[in-house]
Amino acid sequence: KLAENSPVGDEDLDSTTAPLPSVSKSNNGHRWSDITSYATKKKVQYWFQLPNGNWELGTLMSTSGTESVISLPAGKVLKVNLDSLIPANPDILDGVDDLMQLSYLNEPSVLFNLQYRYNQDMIYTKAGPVLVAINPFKKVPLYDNDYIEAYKNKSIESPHVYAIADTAIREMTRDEVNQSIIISGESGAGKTETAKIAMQYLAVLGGGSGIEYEILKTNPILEAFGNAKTLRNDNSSRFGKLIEIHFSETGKISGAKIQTWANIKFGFVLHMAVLLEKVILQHLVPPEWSNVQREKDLTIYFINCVLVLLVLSEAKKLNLKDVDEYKYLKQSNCYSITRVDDAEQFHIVKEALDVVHVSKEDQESVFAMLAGVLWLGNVSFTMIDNENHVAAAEDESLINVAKLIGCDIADLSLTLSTRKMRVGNDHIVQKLTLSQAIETRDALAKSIYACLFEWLAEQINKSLAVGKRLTGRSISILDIYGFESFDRNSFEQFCINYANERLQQHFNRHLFKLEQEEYIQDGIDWTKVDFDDNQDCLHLFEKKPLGLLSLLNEESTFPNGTDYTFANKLKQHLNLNPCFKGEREKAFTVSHFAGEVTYDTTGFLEKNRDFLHLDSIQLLSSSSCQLPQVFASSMVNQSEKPVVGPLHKAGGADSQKLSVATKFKGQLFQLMQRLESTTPHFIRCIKPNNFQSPGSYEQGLVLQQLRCCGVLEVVRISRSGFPTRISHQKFARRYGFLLVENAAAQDPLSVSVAILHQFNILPEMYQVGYTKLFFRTGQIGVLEDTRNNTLHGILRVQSCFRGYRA
Ligand code: AD9
Ligand code: MG
Repeated sequence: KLAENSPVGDEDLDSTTAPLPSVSKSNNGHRWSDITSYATKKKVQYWFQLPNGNWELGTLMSTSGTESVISLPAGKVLKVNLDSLIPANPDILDGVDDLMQLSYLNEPSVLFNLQYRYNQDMIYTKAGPVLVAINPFKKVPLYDNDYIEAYKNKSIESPHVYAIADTAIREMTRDEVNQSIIISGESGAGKTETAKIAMQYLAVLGGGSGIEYEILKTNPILEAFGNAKTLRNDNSSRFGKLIEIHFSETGKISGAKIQTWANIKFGFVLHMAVLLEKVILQHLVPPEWSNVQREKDLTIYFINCVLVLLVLSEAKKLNLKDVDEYKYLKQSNCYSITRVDDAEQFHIVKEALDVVHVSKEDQESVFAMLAGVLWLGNVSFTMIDNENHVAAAEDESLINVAKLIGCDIADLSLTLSTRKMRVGNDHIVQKLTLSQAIETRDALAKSIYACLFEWLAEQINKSLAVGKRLTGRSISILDIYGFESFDRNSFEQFCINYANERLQQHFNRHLFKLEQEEYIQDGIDWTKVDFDDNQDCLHLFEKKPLGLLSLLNEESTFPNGTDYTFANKLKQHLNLNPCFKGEREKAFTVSHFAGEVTYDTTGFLEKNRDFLHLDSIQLLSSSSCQLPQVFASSMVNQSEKPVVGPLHKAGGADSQKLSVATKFKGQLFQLMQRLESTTPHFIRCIKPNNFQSPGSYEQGLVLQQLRCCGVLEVVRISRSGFPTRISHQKFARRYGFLLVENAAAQDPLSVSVAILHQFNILPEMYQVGYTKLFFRTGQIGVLEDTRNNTLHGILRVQSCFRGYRA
């Protein structure tokens, strides 16, 4: 890496044999005078940040006071302030497979190391205990059976998802503890692909019963129903997923269970449709148009094209027309995805439904129900009086919906255009205005879609668990939406970021707190490392009664509550909280672990109430739908709390069901509980550019993600400690025979200490705890080499001896 145009002779600049003085912190912690005098003598290299934010390697030519002269590639020589230079690592460390091995662990060095590997299709790198995966956006030759075999036999050590899955299997068997693989990252970073790669490895190693085939087939089904094309990702998951794969005592897969979280993002799909329709119908003024347009661009088109194809293939039976006849689809302008062979995918999905035992009749009912959703979007309304009240137009759309979802056409019509209310002891029927009717229609469509998805997940679970007791050990894989921060952030980001805040705490706790506790428990001198605990931010969300979630729920139940009154309440009660900042108009800012996010409260209350009116619930429960219990979950969800008191509050939400935020929080707590009982393994997926294009690596974008997921912090903390631990018993057993003096009579701790002394291990490279030895990175390798050499020597002597006797 030495500059090729360096003006002095390079012969004596052997940075590989003269490594830099090791400093574990960024340049703030360096003694500059030492380093720079060393550097100018040796002409070593520094990172220099260009005005565009990218880092470039330069050679330090000379220094004087705080000024230095640096030569950049292409012969450019610059005079810069010394403080703006950050030391670079020696060439020998280029592309190391664990960031912990870097001598200088600063941001540009980490970025460069990842980029160096990425350019050679080495997309995986360890950051201490965490695996960093950078999306290649192209096929990379890392996944064939030879690789699986190699990781299984431990004949390969490069970081890989397979290595993580392998460790999980081994630790599950060895420690008899359930394991989890927690995959996070931004949209399009590669979480779902990574989860599938891990599943593939587990399926091969634990295969044999045939159930593994079924497990793999759940992916195309859930993706067809739960993914959609967005600007960020052609195949974006609109649901979170936890798959728990169970193993028998013999290490074979015995079954699996899938849990999905769809409510947040599915809501979004149809919310867009609603927004756009409102715009068209109500002739909003242009600025609002552009807002809507922006939200659309940033987020979501409609459901998966493969799914649309599936439904359309049944067109003849289901009275369907061409794709562009449906309003819900028309808004997407996306009927095919360029990179996916839709037709092939379509067959894969149909076959997969067979594999997980969804009968042909049920499959037909599913398609009918989906077709019903598409037709529902086309139901239009006509004005019936001067007060803007409407009735559903009795055209082919309405007739088809009734037929497809199996309900009475008159009931459907009434449900879409009126609302039954109870005021005091009287029942009244209120006619709906155009916007209320549209809201009711779209809420119904959304609900049917979500019920179908849940029903499918349930069928899959029945199939994966049929006749099997899921009592053995398990490995869970979590693929969940990562932290999101856009120009405009709404309720969906609010929920998603809250979930990520919880997951981050789990990550922190595991990596940092447990780590420290282990040192302290073993009596090791450990100057506590400060790390950012995000408890304050979680508190801001969860505190009762004056936290973000409680205040949101409270305001959602008030008939006169609006986004505006909600925002004001937040400012009134939370302004003193250091994690909170009230903004102009209806906005507020939260200081998340990954940075500040400003939320616009527009739509918060409506989305949190997520109302499906009682009339709609009754309509669905009257459905003659052939899928048993498809709407059961909707019914349960809507009445989770026993309805007491008046069913309807005039003007307000009409059933006392749980709010979306409350359900979300409940599910999140359940998830955390499950994860807490497992040994976690973390994979952080990174997206190298925003264009889904191979080969392009944007430093700024990568850096921001590394910060968001705590990778830089992990490396720094792990390295400053003693990451290798081994009990005295184990250590004495493994290395005791190397001692010159007989160690048999001694206790394990004394044996350990004797071994360390005999091999002159430097005191700063280890610590002796009550029960364990703690080593700096790399030390144990030295001992292993000695052990192996000695063992080979003994074996040679023994074979000579046997030869002599023979
Ligand atoms: V989202 O939050 O669901 O929107 P993900 O799940 O993080 O997102 P996904 O796994 O769907 O992203 O990856 C996006 C695309 O990147 C995939 O469709 C692939 O085209 C591409 N990808 C990701 N990982 C790999 C890989 N290991 N090899 C090749 C990959 N391509
Ligand atoms: Mg995904």
